[in-house]
Amino acid sequence: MYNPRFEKKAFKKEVEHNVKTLYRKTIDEATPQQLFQAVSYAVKEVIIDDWIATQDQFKKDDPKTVYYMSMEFLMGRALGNNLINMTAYREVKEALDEMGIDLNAIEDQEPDPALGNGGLGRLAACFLDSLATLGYAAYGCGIRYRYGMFKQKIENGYQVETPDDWLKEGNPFELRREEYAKEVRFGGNIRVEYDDATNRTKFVQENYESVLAIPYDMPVVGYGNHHVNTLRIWDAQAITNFQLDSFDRGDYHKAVEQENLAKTIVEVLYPNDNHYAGKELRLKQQYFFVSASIQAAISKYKKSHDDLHKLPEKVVFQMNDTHPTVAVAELMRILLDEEGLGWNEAWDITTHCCAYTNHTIMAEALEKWPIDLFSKLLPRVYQIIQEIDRRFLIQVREMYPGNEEKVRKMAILYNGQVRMAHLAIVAGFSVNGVARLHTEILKHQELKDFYEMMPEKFNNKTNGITQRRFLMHGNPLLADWVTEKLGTKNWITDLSLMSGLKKYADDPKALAEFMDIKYRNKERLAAYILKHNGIEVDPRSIFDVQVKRLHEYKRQLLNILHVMYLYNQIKEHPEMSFYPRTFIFGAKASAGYIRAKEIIKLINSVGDVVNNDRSINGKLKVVFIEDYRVSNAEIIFAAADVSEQISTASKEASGTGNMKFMLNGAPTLGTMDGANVEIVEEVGAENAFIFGLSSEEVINYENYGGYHPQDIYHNDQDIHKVVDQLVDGTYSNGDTEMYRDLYNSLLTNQGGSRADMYFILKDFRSYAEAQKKVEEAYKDTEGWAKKALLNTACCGKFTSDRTIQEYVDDIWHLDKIKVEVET
Ligand code: 26M
Repeated sequence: MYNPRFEKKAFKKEVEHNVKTLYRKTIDEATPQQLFQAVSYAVKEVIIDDWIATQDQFKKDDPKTVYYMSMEFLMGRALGNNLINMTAYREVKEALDEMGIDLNAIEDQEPDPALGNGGLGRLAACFLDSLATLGYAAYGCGIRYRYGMFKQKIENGYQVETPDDWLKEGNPFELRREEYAKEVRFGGNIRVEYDDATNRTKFVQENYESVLAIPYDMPVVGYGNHHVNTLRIWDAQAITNFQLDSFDRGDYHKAVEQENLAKTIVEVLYPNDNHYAGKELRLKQQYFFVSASIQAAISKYKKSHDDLHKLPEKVVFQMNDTHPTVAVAELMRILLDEEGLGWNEAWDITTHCCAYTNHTIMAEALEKWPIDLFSKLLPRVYQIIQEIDRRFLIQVREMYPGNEEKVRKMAILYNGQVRMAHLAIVAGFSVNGVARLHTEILKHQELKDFYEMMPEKFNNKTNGITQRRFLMHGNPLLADWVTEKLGTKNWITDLSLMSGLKKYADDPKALAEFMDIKYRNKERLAAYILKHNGIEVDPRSIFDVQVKRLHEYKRQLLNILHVMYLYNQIKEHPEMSFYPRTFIFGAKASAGYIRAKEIIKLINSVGDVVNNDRSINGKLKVVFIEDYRVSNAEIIFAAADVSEQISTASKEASGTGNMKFMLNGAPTLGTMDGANVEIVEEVGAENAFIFGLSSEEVINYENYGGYHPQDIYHNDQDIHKVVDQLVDGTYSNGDTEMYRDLYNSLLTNQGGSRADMYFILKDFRSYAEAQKKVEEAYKDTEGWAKKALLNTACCGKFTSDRTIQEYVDDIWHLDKIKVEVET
């Protein structure tokens, strides 16, 4: 696809021009960062035309629009991705080459915007990519955090967090849109008034504090279709700039407070993943972006429509987990208090506009706000939630007369808390899980009562990922090979075509090519590791990779205990045949999650011992990649041989990393959890390595008080030895206390939590056996190549394009747009 707007000569001129006007420099004088800025502005120039054309098309077609409401958008770098989606990557690379500039080096100058924690935030980013590519009208609505996810340093084996100052050099792709600012109010009290003129009760918020929400728009470029959607993230600014006269009027205190509120609200992303902490500032963040986004959506709707009753025909709000669930009450508030609708009309509109996605069944992740905190911060919103709850409980009592147990279990307000998931389910018209197994567990366990009362709301939307970033951009060698073998580039927007690769599964030449590409990607990762860790790894060894947030349920501890076991085996049986392995980890631990940090330290300590033990001849290496994030993920997935997806069954809602590995030709070593189940279904059990308890077995043990890890510890000598090594100083220079907590967590019940809650020892043997099978399978070079290739060939289902089309068909009912531009 030739794009004349990136015609080399003109593009070069534009970059030169930008360097000159931005920095008063020539290309040769400019720093790499300056070149990055200059190139980005040249790309933005082209994007803007399509962006305008798309918005014009929206005005003409008046399509239904989805507002994807999310506290997190983990976008990754924009430059390379935008070039790919504008189908201009190659041309621009060549143009820059001719100027003596290396595009890859320029791309590395871009900060990796980390406005998200992990899976949920990255999913939102993949969804935006697919929405634009499929030609749907969509806004991502979120927060412009001043500091994103912290940067992780490993010092002496420990995680150290430093702030992510991602805006330091300016963000070339964003547009500040001051003219669309909205006021957001917090606190104060509600005065109830009777308005004789309208015969209505009015609710007036007084003595509140407020901030101004200023939107920043970022373009979201669709692939090869000139469609550019908008990610709108909100910054906060004080409403009254600090003025002397307010001091005189005695409002000095308030003026300062509002300045502080504005500054703190968007200061930083909470780095928790799958864990609720109940911090007031977090609730402020939620209401801040939700209120601004809903106000903006309503103003936009009203510009071209006069009947709010028809809002659901044009607008749908998708709530990414419960984090933006105050949206339902805020929409009610606007319809009731500002638009003057009655309760029933407002409720009818709201419940046809809002839909909810659940991303977790971990109890500790459920949001339950203390009522006193909530009602003080959001007094009017709280009143509305009380009324929603009151009316809902009348329904529950009608349906289950005399069953007060049901009422307690289902209430929105209970035990001094606001249960956000219940609010989302009651007010949403759709409730979806993110993988088939996850949705089934929601329906039959976690949300059973709601499913029984309103089964029609529940549906599954198995997650997906974008092949544009995770194959085209991250793995260009494989991308080109796929295009050559399929004889078409159409897989870029239709991943089901990948099944056309199956016919190469027994073609030795194709298999060799496939593995050669894998090898070159392993060399690229090895170079990255050498540069960043100073560790030499052999690209001929098996690259066994676990990269994801650090969480006990994801069981990085199982992985590293198994490495310790292998090391013992090699030491005890030096003659034993052992295929060289490189175990690669990458994981951030939430700053306050002590045990997670211990596990990071353990991984690094095991690495120190194993990597420096000359006697094992480099058979085993352990690498902890610092600061795992979207940009290095792209390099890691491309180079992986084995994809570790080893969560305790039933705990991982879906997983999306699993899909990125599969796309890049790495078989899954995993439990029957989340989307692994569907991956195995697509690729066949013979092309994966499955082990461990099933979700039913786990749930069953949990219902009967757990199991007895001590039995395993006492009966299995290998496990016994490994567990003891946590406290015998082997990996801690003789310190017997460093890993005592991990040791205890495996063996003894501890106030409230059971010994080995995540069934690590229970699954250990079966994991070790699966690992043994991996080794055997890898030794058979062609057999392995076939498995790897079939993973790539069978990944079609796991594109976010498919996921988004399902959301559109079943939940959103959006209209497709065709953007016409003259080129
Ligand atoms: C909550 C309270 C305070 C601060 C932060 C949070 C919070 C932030 C992120 C809670 C949960 C968060 O994310 C959960 C998450 O990422 N879930 C993952 O979602 C993916 C996409 O659906 C799934 O693939 C993963 O299985 C699931 O763990």
